[in-house]
Amino acid sequence: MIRLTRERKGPTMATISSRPYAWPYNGDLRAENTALLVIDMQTDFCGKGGYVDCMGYDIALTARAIEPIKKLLQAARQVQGLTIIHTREGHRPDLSDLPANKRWRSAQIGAEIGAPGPMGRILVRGEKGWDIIPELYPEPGEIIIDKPGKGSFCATDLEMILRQKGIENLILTGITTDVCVHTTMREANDRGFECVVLEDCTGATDWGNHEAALKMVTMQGGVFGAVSDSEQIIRALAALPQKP
Ligand code: C5J
Repeated sequence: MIRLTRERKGPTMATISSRPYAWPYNGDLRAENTALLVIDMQTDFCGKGGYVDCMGYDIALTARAIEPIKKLLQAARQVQGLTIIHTREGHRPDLSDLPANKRWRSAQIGAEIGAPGPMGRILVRGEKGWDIIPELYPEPGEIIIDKPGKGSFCATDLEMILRQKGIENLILTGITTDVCVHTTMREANDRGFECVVLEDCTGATDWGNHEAALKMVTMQGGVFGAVSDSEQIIRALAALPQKP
């Protein structure tokens, strides 16, 4: 449910139905101060022959986010002035930005980062498995952040871009809920951004971890922000000025 109320002297207040509080906290939901973040929707994390598949996890758990994000992107692309940002986790072909312990751990589970896999070298920039899946591929004008780690703020220019654009609200989607989405949400929250994560637009390599990650957000009055779903955000986006 979207709540729109006009305060006596203040601006129009807009919040969505979310838990544990109606997001955003101050009701200041506008296209100009809001960005949609689509995190790591790469073949390596949700496609056949990618990193997650090679590790032996069930890719249906991460691929579940594809259709809801597709619908959400359709709605977001109609909104005048809304910022859309995609991220990709991956490493330089010479692996100079790959920490030795990250490489070692991936080798332990049989999917060594940098080694050849069915979709090219695992998690290496420029390889087939590393890129964003065709269904969700960024359109011209949308921002792509390439990151070597889990968090989208670490070793990237994401914060610089958000500050330049005057972004205050972040809508988080993508995979995986408990790793890259959670790390990004924590980083953003500590930087003062007002975050909401959409439960149907996320997925993890383990269902219990997905649920636990979402529950963590809602503790302490919303310790990292709020949890909602794509239906709520799509309704709120439809109430914002649309492109001609
Ligand atoms: C992981 C991610 N799980 N995108 N990356 O290694 O969550």
